[in-house]
Amino acid sequence: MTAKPAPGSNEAQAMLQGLYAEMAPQHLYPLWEVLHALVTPTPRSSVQPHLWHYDGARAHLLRAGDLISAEQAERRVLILENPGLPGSSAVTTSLYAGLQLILPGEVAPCHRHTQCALRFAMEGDGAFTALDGEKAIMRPFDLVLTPNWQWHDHGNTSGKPMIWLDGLDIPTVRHFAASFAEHLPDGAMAHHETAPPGDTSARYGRNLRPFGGTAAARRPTALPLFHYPYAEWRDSLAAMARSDAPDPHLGHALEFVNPADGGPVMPTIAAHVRLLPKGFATRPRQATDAAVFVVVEGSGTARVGEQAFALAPRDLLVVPSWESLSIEAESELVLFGYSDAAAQQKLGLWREARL
Ligand code: 1HN
Repeated sequence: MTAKPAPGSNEAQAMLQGLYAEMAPQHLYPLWEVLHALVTPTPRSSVQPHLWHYDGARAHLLRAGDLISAEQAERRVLILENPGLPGSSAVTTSLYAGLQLILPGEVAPCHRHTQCALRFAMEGDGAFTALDGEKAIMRPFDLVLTPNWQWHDHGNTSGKPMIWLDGLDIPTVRHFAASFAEHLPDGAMAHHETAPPGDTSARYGRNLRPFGGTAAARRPTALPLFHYPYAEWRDSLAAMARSDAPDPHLGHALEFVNPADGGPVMPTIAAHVRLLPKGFATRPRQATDAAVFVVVEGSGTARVGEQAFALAPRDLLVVPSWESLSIEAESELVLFGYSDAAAQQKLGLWREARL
């Protein structure tokens, strides 16, 4: 054996490079070369802040509507892909976002998968998502859930195109390599009707639940409610805004909850709405959950790190993890947002900093 070079000497460096070259074919690598990039003192993300104007995206989606049917496409959706995550179909490292179009008379065939989905209606009136055979008739800015492994098909018996935002945990499920999916066994396009529209909301949406009997089994007990109408959440936000001062970092904010446990709407995805009174500006806030926002009403400016984005109705904004976000409302501003905070809180990862 030759004498050992002094650690840190040029000779040792050269020998280390030789060692790396010999190890690489064995799939062995030195942690000390990458440790600082793996364990960062604060979050680093390749996710970039980005704003999609609704009208531009909508025009492309309607063109796709002329060229491919919902049935051919299975789901006719334009993916909102983060510019910092090319080729990933992801809007953040853990979440997916897309705009889906269902034209009058169309059906998007019934399937189920281990990914959780939410729908936030952007335009149209009266198309539906059926969940395990119960329709949620959608109006603009309604929130509809499709929790993991529940059958769902979409249809449009209204006279107008319907467009909604799909939010899914696709990158999270991909991370765990836990994707399963299937169609109805008999090739049927739509699930048979199991309950009339509104049945679940009547049973679980009013601080009630079935008492005894067998009806309780109709909806999955862990996640019974799946329709949160705009008319209801908007009214609650308005009531809050009438009686409280806005939170300095959020404005008036309400989270959508799962009535079974009071927690976020789905195991991986949390959703909320906020109202900023006209002229109100939030203080900057950072959070580890990158979030996707939809402008529901009003106009203003979102500052994300160094960048400023003008907000107009139906625009879609993605804010990366730990970028400071502050929002100024030019007119009364109402936003919907979803993120992976539900998953991060379970994993003990979630943090915020109020600046
Ligand atoms: C899905 O099932 C829907 O059911 C929408 O509408 C978008 C994106 C990826 C995987 C499954 C839907 C989806 C999706």
